[in-house]
Amino acid sequence: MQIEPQAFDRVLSSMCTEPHPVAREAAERFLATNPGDPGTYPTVSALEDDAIALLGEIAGLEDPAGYIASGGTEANIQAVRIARNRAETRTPNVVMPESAHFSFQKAADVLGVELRIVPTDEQYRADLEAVRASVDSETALVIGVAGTTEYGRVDPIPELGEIARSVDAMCHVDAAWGGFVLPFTDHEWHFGHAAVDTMAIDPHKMGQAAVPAGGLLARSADLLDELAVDTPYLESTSQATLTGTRSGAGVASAVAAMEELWPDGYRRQYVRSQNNAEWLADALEKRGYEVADPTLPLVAADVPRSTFDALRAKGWRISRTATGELRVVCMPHVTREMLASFIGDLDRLEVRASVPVMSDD
Ligand code: 0PR
Repeated sequence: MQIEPQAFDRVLSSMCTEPHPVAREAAERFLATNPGDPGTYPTVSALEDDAIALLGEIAGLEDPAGYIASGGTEANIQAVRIARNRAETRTPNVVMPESAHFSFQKAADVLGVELRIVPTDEQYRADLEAVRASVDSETALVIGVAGTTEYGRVDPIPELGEIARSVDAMCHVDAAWGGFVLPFTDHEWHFGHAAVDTMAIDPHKMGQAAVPAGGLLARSADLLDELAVDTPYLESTSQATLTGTRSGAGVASAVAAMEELWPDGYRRQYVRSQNNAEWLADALEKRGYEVADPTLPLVAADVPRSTFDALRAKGWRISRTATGELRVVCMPHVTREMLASFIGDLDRLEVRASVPVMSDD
């Protein structure tokens, strides 16, 4: 097999990135290990404890419980599962803003819980009044997003935590993408800021680890007990993960990336990505497009469909929000030169579009 994967030089749509060299090297070393069987693979299992300790440090949690999951989807499903299993009602509901990732739809479907989706405000953040109006005595979980997939926005997490507490529900924060940039901002998003019970925070997104390395964190170990099943023929007696055999490469690369980059490397990366996002937002605004302010390194702009299609035809990997805006995620592999070249292509397209059509007569 001689085929090479895609290059990253035109990828503006991904929430994954090129792994840091130390993460790539660690992933390769640990390819044939399975943290799902700690009795047989104790080294990678110990590394997973290190990964959770580091994630806890990033997310303001002194004595964290959790594990390295296949991604944000698994972490979100498991958080809903914990809340459902804790709930005393047989008909639990989960309340979340419409900006939440579609993995919660999967969670609701698999777990048989009612999903109550509430609107966002003009800042694309969860509308607190709508959340308050939606919770009731059967609410098992209130979800907030810290770094939304479409606009990079941060929900008012402390308020969401309070609303959850007011009805004896749990509070989950989806920081799958935002978790590795938020520590360098003023946002209140983590366990130390609010009554948060569980969190998704993915090393394989802004953490620069290899895929697959998602993170599930829980405020206390007893929350993970809600997920545990007996494992009679393994040396370990129970398993709380959703998948059985898991990627030791993901675990090792997450530890390698975090040891290398937390906190200074991630801080530098955040500053670089945020500056790039602001530069791009500015460049698009100057050209007359309507731009949603990049509160985190993600830019959404109202670019016409035809322009979007033409940019894709030029090889740019770009995506759109549900309402059709161009969406650019300033991941670590996205450089200023890439963005300048993207804007250059956009300008050439616009010039062509504005040339008047000459008639023959
Ligand atoms: N939570 C948030 C806030 C997310 O943005 C995502 C993924 C998830 C959870 C789910 O994470 P996993 O995909 O790890 O299960 N957001 C992107 C999306 O689905 C992921 C993505 C990654 C998209 C790479 C494109 C891509 O090339 O749109």
